[in-house]
Amino acid sequence: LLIVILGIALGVGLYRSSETFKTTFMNRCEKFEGSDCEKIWTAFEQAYLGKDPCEVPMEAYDPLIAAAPFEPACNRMMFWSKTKDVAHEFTAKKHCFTTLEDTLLGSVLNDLTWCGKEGSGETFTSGCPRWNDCDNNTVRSFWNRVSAAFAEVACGDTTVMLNGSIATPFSLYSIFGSIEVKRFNPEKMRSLNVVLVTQQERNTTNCTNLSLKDLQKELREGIKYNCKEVSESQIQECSSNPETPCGACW
Ligand code: C8R
Repeated sequence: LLIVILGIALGVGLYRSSETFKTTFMNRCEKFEGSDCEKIWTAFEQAYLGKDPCEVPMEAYDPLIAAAPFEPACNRMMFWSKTKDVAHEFTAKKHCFTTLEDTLLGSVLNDLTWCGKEGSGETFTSGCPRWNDCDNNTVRSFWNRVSAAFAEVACGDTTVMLNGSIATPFSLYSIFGSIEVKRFNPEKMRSLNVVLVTQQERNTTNCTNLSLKDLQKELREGIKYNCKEVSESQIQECSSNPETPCGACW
């Protein structure tokens, strides 16, 4: 009897967690007016349902991108690498910049974990592979695919926040280095402006850092490059002051 009860409890638990997942997805999606969230959900699910969660290539999300295409926000797009918190804290307060998490697909799936299972039609939120467990895992392929799509439409003057407190602010193994930079299109993009976020107290890297030379090499001909060291406290001060125009932040 105990086994039966535990079995039912587990079943109900799993069912509830996949229900909550869809609810979270739909609630976040509906904040974006005029989007057909049921259609987007269906396109999302088909990428991984019934599949081994380590065998979901990024192309599996092509129909999702087609269902919710990225609209370019020229001169306002912001990329980041190893600066997630400071970048989002900034864009949450200053609307002159948009990160991927400020777009529909990025915000709907931010901080969520999901996967399917062979022979099952359900979405699971636990027991999924972690980021480095396998290359083609459900969540990693999603971020690779949406990052590629976001970078492809980047236009005008764009910004990237990089972490000036680490030895290699630009890494060829990050999503920014391996996916986004490679897709920047010089016919659309005028410049990439690095904001190297430094910590005042510590000895930190500066714009002469060798890894930033790699970044310049990676950029296709025709995209201008700039770099500026800006302290984290300056960024926070600027974002918490509604009067300061974005152009005066660095
Ligand atoms: N991007 C990548 N990863 C993202 C992400 C996003 O928008 N949003 C979230 N939540 N994540 P990192 P990176 C998660 O190493 O590899 C885009 C992923 O689960 O600091 O260079 C975005 O447009 C992943 O584990 O950065 C940005 O420009 C980490 O955050 C780059 O790619 C990635 O953390 C950042 O990717």
